[in-house]
Amino acid sequence: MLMVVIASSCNKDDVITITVDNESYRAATPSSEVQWDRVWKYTPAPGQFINETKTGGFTGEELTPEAAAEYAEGRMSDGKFVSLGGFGGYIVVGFDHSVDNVTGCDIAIRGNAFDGSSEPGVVWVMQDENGDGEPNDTWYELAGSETGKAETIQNYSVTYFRPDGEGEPVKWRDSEGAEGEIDYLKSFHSQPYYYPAWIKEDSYTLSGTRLEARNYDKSGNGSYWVQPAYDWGYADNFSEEDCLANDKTLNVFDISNAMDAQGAAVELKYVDFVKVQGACNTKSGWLGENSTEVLDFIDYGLKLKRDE
Ligand SMILES: [Ca+2]
Ligand SMILES: [Ca+2]
Ligand SMILES: [Ca+2]
Ligand SMILES: [Ca+2]
Repeated sequence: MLMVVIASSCNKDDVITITVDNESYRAATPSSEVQWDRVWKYTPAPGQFINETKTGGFTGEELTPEAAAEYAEGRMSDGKFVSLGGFGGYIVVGFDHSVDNVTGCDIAIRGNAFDGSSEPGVVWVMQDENGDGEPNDTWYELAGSETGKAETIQNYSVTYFRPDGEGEPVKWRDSEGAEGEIDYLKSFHSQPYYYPAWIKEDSYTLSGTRLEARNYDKSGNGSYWVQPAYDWGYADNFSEEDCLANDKTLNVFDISNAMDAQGAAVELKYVDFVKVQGACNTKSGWLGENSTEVLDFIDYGLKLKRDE
């Protein structure tokens, strides 16, 4: 039986009745898997692990979006991380059933955060509203501790530009008018390009919610960078509130925190697709860009039920 740290992010007192309000609802059966069953899309921002054949685990054959999604499936099936690169990179997964919005938390996502290394990813959910089985419906952001703060920017975009040659940083420009680079860290990750090999365009834009960066150089000489945690509501975040006490790389999420683009609460009885998207646009010296990693997606309500 998994134990949950008291989590303000999970509305344990709310009793939500699951009602089937959509013909596409797929009730879990005894043979349903508690884990994700498919990666629909993997579109990272550029980053040190992208195209990387060592710790990044790419083969070099990931030359189409489909091959990239297969790469991500293989990695998570092997219990290995999938890096989302810099700001805005994302992964979309589905389940073999609809994930019910039960009382309390519904979804668990594994990252690789530890104390001093939080790289938050915003979580989005979608119902298969049109019933075609594909994630082409409406994304709803799950509110977190930074939602509504003045320093949090919704509808933030970053455009990344393919480098002119090998071994170069990736330049970017954001929707606030700022420019910068994803550093090329030759001594750690020497693949020729950090720009995803399967993106044919010479630039691409990723849009989402940006959290204010908290990383800083604690040493003052560049040797020791700290990436502090955020309170709750993000993947790959060493949270005091929503990490499981006995499994600290799992953050748990409540579908009841879903909101629309204007920030209004949305009541979803269930969801079919989950997206995690890198939420910081910052870098930490030799550690490189702040990049969310994910390793697993779990129907947490179903898991708890099975563990009873
Ligand atoms: Ca819930
Ligand atoms: Ca659909
Ligand atoms: Ca990272
Ligand atoms: Ca991480």
